[in-house]
Formats: sequence, C-alpha cells, structure tokens
Amino acid sequence: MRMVFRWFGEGNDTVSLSHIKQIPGVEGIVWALHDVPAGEEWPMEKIFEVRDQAVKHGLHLDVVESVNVHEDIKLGRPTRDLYIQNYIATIEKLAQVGVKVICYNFMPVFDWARTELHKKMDDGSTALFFEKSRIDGIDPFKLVEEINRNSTLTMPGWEPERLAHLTSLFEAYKGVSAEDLWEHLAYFLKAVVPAAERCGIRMAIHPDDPPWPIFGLPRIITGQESLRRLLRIVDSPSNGITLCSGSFGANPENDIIGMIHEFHERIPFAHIRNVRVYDNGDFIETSHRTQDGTVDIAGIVKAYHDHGFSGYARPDHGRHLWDEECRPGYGLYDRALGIMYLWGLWDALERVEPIHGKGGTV
Ligand code: CS2
Ligand code: MN
Repeated sequence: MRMVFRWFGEGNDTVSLSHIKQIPGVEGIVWALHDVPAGEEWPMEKIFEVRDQAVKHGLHLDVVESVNVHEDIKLGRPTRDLYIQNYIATIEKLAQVGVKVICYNFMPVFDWARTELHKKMDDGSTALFFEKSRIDGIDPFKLVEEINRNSTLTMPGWEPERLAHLTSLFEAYKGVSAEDLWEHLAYFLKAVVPAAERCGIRMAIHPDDPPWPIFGLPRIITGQESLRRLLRIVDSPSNGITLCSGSFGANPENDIIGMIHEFHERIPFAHIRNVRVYDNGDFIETSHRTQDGTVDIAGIVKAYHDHGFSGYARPDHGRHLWDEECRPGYGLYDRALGIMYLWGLWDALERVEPIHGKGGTV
C-alpha cells in the first residue's frame, strides 16, 4: 500500500506540502490543475510547476485526481471528439512527468453531493452530511425556482451564480438515460484507454457519490455489477477503478470487501474512509475508525492486505476538527489521523503475515 494525500495546489489549499510531508508514510500527492476547465488540454508549464513544488518536498506526483470529463462527452454530443482529443493530449503530457494513475468520474453535472457541509457532531466536530429525504424526488427545475425566489436558500453546488448554467445542463440531460450514459462512457473509454496504455498510465474511475441517481440525473457507477460492466468495456489494466469505500459505503447493500476480492487486479487506487448510514438513508462522514461508522474499514484493509495490494491509497474526506478552517472534507487533522489508523491496521497485519513473498497484484 503506497500512501498518498490529496493536495489542491498552492494558494488553493489550507494544507501545505510541508505539512503533508510530516504525515508518516506519505510518499506523494494526489493533484490536479484545478483552474483548468474540464475539456481543456493541461498546459505543460503548469504541470512542471506542480512537479517542481512536489519534488522540492520529496513527494511524488504519480496520482492525478481528477482529469475531469467534459459534459459534452457524458452527453454524447458531436463536440465530444474534440474534448476527447484534448483528454488524450493531457494523458500524454502527464506521462512526461511520470504520472501512473488518473482518477476521473462520470457523474452528470455534480461531483459528490451533500445537503450540509458542516453538520455538528456530538463531540463538537463537524462533517459532511447527506439528508436523503431532502434530495429524494426533488425536481431540479423547481429547486432552481425556489432558490431564485428565496435568496437565503441554497445547497452545496447550487450557488446562485451557477443556477443558469445548471438549468441548461438539466435541460440537456432530459433525454439521457442510464443506458445512454453507459454508451457515452464506452465511447470515451474506447478512445482513451489505448492512449493511457501506450503511456503506461492506468485510468481509474471514481464511483458516484452517493451511489444512486439524484435530481433526475442518471448515475451508473453505483455497485459491484456496474464495476463488472465497466471492466468489460475495455479489458485492459489501463481501464481500472478508484475504489472509494465511503462513496460505495453510503449504500449499505454494497459489499466493498467482496469488490476488493473480485476486482483487486483492476484497482490501482484506493480511497479509504468511513460513513455512518442511518436507518432512514441519511449518512454522515465519520472518523476512519471502523467502530465510528457502518463501513468495515478494518475488513477492507485486511482484504487489500490479503491480496498483497501495492497500489496507491489515500484517506478520503475527514471531519473538521480542533477549529480547523479548511476546504469541506479536506482538512489536515482528520485525514492525518485516518492515515495513522490505516497504517496501524496494515502494520498489525504485516506482523501476522507479511506480504513480502506473497507477491503483489497491482
Ligand atoms: C471526492 C470526489 O470522494 C472523493 O474523493 O472528493 O470529489 C472525487 O475526487 C472525484 O469524484 C473523483 O473524480
Ligand atoms: Mn473518494
């Protein structure tokens, strides 16, 4: 297991590279050019800039999260070919600085969705929260109207300045079914995976979060069956998975340990975090510790260890602790605690049965 840590870039993150360097066992950053809009080719000078910053701190940049996929690709519009060309050009450039894994997702319009970014927990910390009944059955057009009428009403991702853009995207997705989205994903992968292969890069799709359709938009990377289907589209190590335990874990029916056993050879990148799912379907992001949530983190780490996992892993969203002001879910403290928990589990497993000699699978 090679531990890495997400970093949003100089001036764009409250956590510095020197802080990251002090977390035990972290060898690299998980990075992206967050100011380059989806669909554009990444400029080489900016890539070199991040490379130089990372190298100065003795950190590598093997893992990129994410090279975002332009909506026209997800919508299957004719302009997608141009955006796919740009995507391939970016892959080729990233190979020049030694990138090994590119994480991406195929969620229409939104990345992860939550109803509250700072839900207060009993111990005084705050965390990202999803209230299911607030989202279920929402007609997105009605919500836009409501937000327009009532200026204090808002939801993460629904900021007033985005509303016009959101409305036109919702219009565009009206006729797009889950099957259409699968087709558009296949078209994208068939074009991009051979290029990634040539470059020695592994593409790794991030699951949908939460893993079910919201706001009437299709979502397709939701569980074990969808991962099977994804891997069949292009049978290559360069068509892989970012196995995010927190995203899949929001649906208690997902058997994450089973996914690791089935797909371990196609998981170059693991996101490991916990969530607590309530009976009514709400969920909150907890500490990484197994007992604190409903995801069996200890069992997950053991499953990776059983397979001699030598891919990259990072803690995922954390709570906001000790009055830290940070990007929602991306503070230093809870993610650093998470890493120490993951290492604790890992090292204990190593004591019992060292991987060395078993042979890794990734
Ligand atoms: C999230 C996502 O769970 C996560 O890691 O923070 O934003 C994730 O980075 C993207 O969906 C990956 O493309
Ligand atoms: Mn994740």
